[in-house]
Amino acid sequence: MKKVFAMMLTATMSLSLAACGNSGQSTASATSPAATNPPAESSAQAPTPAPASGKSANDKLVVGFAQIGQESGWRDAETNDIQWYAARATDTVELHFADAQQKQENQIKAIRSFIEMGVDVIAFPPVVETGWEAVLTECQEAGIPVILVDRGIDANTDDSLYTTMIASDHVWAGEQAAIAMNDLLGGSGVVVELEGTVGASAAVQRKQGFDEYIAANCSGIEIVASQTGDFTRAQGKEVMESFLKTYDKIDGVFCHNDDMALGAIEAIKEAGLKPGEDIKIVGVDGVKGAFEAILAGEMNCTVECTPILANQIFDTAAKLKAGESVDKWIMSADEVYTADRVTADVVDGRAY
Ligand code: GZL
Repeated sequence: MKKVFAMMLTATMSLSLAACGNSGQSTASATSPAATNPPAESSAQAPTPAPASGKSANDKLVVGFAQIGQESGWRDAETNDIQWYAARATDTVELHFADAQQKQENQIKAIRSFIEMGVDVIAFPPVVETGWEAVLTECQEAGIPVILVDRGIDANTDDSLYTTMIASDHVWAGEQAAIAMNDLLGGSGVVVELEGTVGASAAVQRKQGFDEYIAANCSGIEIVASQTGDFTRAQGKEVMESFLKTYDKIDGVFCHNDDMALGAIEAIKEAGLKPGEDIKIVGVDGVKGAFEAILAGEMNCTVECTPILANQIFDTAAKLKAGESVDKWIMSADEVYTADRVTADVVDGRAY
């Protein structure tokens, strides 16, 4: 199993970086200039073998990042930003990067390997909210601070087991999506919901924000179905196809991420309907494909959730290594983009 896992650790890249992020803020900027030109080919130095065990052979800031995988364009943008940041900076930070291929057990194994390496800080997006107590306790016992990135863990888990979370407010995103959907439908209509990965905080909280807002404020809107598309375009399309076969009337679809919205657009077109007109479409993430769909009139709104977090991650890690305290939640400053705000210039200017 160990051998198999070694293959899973697709890129333990020991990259030299300068910790040159902007000052740690309790509200990070929505996009970071550092990510403006992600490399087609990383210009990183050839990865050097990770040190066998214990602290790296230098006083660099050594960060272990256990990425979820490559399920969405958003996730790829986050990975690109972290690796692009790494590729740009040499000499003060060493990045160990693992791709867990959507499996919690691989994230846990990667975190344990980072503990064994003796990294200074561990950062990771928990693929689901639960099941982290044991490995986070091991991090704590090893004296290695943990940064949760873009997703959180269950509120019942002892929150002293992680130092900070760098993420958007997913409940707010769900609420903003509900406000947009209500406006688009003129206060009444039938809505279906494409949920993200089962048990992921981003899905749980976006659903909470959307459903609770609709229930409390939009008596004319009925959510007739809600099913996971696992944050992927392919599954978003499949679930939307099944909704279209099941329900004669669908006026709107709320998608927990833009990739599923793009899949839903395909399904709606193949059913002979006009996405953005016959069925209103609201997504979350703010990926470029969503902006292009909005500009084309095939989608109506995306609620931004920036994946451009590398500056905050490495800046926070540097502070933690220096023994400084940081806020428990470093929240991204995101915006809502409806069609009236989306011009060709806005699309061209998107960082991801
Ligand atoms: C949000 C992040 C989610 C994105 C999806 O912070 O966890 O995971 O919204 C991605 O696109 O799969």
